[in-house]
Amino acid sequence: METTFLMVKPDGVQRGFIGEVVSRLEERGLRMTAMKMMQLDREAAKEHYAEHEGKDFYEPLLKYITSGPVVAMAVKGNSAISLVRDMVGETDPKDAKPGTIRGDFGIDVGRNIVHAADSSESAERELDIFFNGSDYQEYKRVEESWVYE
Ligand code: IDP
Ligand code: MG
Repeated sequence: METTFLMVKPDGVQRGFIGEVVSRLEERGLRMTAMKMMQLDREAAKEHYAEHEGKDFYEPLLKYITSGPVVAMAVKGNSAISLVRDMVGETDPKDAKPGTIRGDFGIDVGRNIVHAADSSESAERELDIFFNGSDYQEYKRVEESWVYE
């Protein structure tokens, strides 16, 4: 099983999509193992988006991601990293397919509702920014033997 990092961004929180995002993950059979609402300060935002430093959208991105509360989650399941990325959709909601979170709810690349880790290295790095060991809950959903063969 893999654990990935997903975050409902400030626009997702303001537009009332926390429940929708959690529902989609739960309905897919994934399991949240940690969850936290917080507002990122500039330092935390810079750490999270370090790979984008220097790009033309970097400053607007920092402003966006620190503009209000976010909901951070650890999400566990078989192939969770690629599965959740696929559920989130393309970075620019204009290119994201219907059925994906961004493709169903977004229009503008600067307001794309959710973040999801793009690799196991990113997932590990990002989870460590947001969560400590004691933030995680180890349990199994009762239906898991009906989700997995
Ligand atoms: P991702 O979120 O799909 O992994 P990245 O390329 O890692 O996409 O970019 C991180 C975030 O930066 C995006 O989710 C989006 O919020 C923002 N972003 C990316 N490219 C642009 C752009 O061209 N204009 C404005 N914002 C952008
Ligand atoms: Mg990314």
